[in-house]
Amino acid sequence: MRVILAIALLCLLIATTASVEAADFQNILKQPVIETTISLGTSTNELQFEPNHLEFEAGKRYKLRLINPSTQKHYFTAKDFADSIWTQKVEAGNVEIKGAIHELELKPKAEAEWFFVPLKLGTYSLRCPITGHTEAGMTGEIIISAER
Ligand SMILES: [Cu+2]
Repeated sequence: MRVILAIALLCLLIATTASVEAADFQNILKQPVIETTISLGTSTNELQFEPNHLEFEAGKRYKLRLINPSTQKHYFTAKDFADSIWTQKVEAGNVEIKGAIHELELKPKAEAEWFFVPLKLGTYSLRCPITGHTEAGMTGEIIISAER
């Protein structure tokens, strides 16, 4: 009997903790979104990200606008970063994509908006893996820091 009671209490505790987390999450989604823009390449076709350093705070909600003002396609490749965030959605043109995203390819003049919540603290690398681009300096750094 005592064991059953202990298990029941434990289950209740787990259920309560889970519901608190779900409530926190609902609150995160109600937060105003913080907007940042990153340019993949430049209008003069320089092979760089602008800015090449991004910093986000864990637990806040962001809208990262990605633009490609150049005449060639570029990638936003930061897989470890992508694994450390919760993606709400990506909007591009008239399409809204929900669920995990690992990499984005932007054609010339393309634009996309990535809505996410950073979760795991760390320093992550960003690059464009198109032949020659990483080598030419199309790299960057993304930091997820603790909430201030
Ligand atoms: Cu590139």
